[in-house]
Amino acid sequence: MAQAVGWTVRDGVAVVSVDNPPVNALGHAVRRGLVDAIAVAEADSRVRAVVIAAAGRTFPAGADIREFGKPPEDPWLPEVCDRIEACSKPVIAALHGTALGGGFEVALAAHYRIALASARVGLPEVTLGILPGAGGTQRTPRLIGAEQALRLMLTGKPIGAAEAMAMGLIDGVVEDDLLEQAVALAVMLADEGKGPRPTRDRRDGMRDPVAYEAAIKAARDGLKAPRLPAPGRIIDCVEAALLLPFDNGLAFERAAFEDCVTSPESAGLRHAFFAERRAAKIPEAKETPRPVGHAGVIGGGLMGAGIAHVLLGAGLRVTLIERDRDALAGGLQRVAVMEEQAIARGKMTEKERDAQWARLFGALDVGALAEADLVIEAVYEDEALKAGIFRELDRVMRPGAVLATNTSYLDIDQLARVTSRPADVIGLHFFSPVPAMKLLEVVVGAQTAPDVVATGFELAKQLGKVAVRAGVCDGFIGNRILTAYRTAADFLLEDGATPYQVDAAMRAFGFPLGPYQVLDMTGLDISWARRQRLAGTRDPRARYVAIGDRLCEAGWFGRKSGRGYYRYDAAGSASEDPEVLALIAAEREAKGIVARTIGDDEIRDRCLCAMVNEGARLLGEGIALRPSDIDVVMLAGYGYPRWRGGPMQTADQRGMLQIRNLLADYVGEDPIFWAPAAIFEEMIKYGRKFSDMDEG
Ligand code: 3H9
Repeated sequence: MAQAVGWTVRDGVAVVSVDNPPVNALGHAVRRGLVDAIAVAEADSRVRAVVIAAAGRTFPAGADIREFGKPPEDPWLPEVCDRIEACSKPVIAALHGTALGGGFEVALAAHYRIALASARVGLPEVTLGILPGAGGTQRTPRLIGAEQALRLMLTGKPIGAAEAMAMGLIDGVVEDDLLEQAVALAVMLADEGKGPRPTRDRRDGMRDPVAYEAAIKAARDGLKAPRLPAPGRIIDCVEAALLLPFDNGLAFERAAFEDCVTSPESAGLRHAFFAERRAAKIPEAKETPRPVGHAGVIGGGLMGAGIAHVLLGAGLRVTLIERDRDALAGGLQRVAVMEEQAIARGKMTEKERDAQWARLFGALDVGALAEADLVIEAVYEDEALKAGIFRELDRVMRPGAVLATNTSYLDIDQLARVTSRPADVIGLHFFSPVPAMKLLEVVVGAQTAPDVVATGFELAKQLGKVAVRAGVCDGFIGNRILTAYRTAADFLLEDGATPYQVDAAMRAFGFPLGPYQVLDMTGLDISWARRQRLAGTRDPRARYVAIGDRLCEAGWFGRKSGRGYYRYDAAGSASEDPEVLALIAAEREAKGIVARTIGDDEIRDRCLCAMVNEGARLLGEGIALRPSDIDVVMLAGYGYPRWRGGPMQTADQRGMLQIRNLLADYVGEDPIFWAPAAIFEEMIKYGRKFSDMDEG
């Protein structure tokens, strides 16, 4: 028997224990071990019942996702589940930790299920673009009906043991001694002569076929992401569970699973899953983070208040600093509004709000931060202002405190240099709205100490954010790529596209909003100010599109001023603006450009190539550690469609040669912007993809 599955017999009960750290994923060795264990239990006359449990922190959390896309190795998980269910002796699954996906399907194939009260169970396959493919779509509705089964499978959200028991998914919940209690249950079943109770034969959830079909119809009508194959296929499978004999239902599920697992959407979602976890693998990962109990936030604007709000949510003491009483009151008010919103969304109770409020302090002087462990400066993007603040912080903060800036673009090394402790200075770049956005760019300066980097990553974990390590440059990872994306879009405007066409093409690609909708939302004046700041450093040979500047000169700053690339009515609805089109036409004319017809595919190709090329440059410059980190930034912070996996993953799917050739086609228009990054040639020569660099 393979080592990944342990085997002991006590009181006539075979205890089969999965042992495959870290999450007991059901890889080949575990599947083989389970099948062997069931065969031995069948053959061993001492054994009257079987308990399937797991060592370590969790019952299996699913199939081994790393095996998807590789040639399948027998036995497959559906076969393992069938063998468990067909065992002639009662099989009890003992669940702890997170029994998810294939792990929960193993439990569903057992005849009884008991769980620790702290256990969570679920079928999250949809989040990976697939469906429960080891009988989950057939067994779950047999136990709990279509409505609940679809809720589990379409949201992918795990539920607690008590809820699962109330639903009829599991048979018992225990507070402790899970294994002892599972063995006791097995002994009792054997003593009472109770045989197996195969889920395939149960119809508890199918007693009302009319309600069952109504739930199927409601789910089909409510499909939210029709472009992803998995949700629709899950509904089909749950319907098949009602209409087809069990084995035919399993075959139906198998075919649907195969379609989904081989889809590019699933490849993108699986890439995103591993990319997010890989991002935490940084050179500083082994360092001990500095303890952070009291944090200061400087600036009570939308960003500062948002940062204070999430720090409070993570249990920290927070001191918010503003320059005068009115500004401070405004900042505290913003935090209060965010807390009310969290209560309204059911994310926080009033009691928790009160406890958080008791940990929030306001002050007008950075002296209040003398004992703080960390400070995050979140004032207006002005270098001199920030430098002044860092000088002050250097004067008042205790030795060993972390000095962080939330700057989006500015040079962290320069800020570090104004202090006497550059090793303690770091960038913690949050995204707006802070409570909702998952991304935190941890920007590492030339002299930032390794344990300060580890502190940034630990803080991100406490805040429930995905941290990505970035080096110092203008815009770090995300804003560098965003700038390239917008530049490509601006070229398209000047060459003949409209902002509305570009936005529609990028929405069709999967972005929730097009680039000009986002600009209107965030305010055109922000990027205008940045362009003015950088005007002196711009390469005179580079193509410069001044359409955005012209809009700002006209006082059209976007949604907040009622006009931007779109025109907004009193209710905030956007419409296309002929005056903007006239302004673009005038810009073209001034430059002697004759508008050409540009198709949506070309818009998408150019925007993608610009993002990928900038990503490749970031890798070449060492700003990003690996391609998948760039993907995480774009997925978690910039609305890149998750099912595409990120721009570098999209480039891998398109093929390196194709991307390089497109860049080569464009390069004549602007040899600076479109010049293919150096690493393309080498990658093409050695037949490498970006994903080959992820693990290296
Ligand atoms: C499925 O089951 C299909 C079947 O229906 C049908 C088959 C035919 N496989 O997240 P963490 C790794 S699909 C391989 O940091 P946490 C993860 O990469 C599956 N590896 O820990 C990481 O590796 P590393 C359905 C996996 O405590 C390490 O484990 N199941 C898998 O924050 C620790 O992970 C799911 O979708 C896996 N299935 O969270 C559940 N899972 O250390 C996916 C994890 O090298 N997993 N790893 O970076 C999770 O949601 C979380 O990992 C879990 C633990 C909640 C379990």
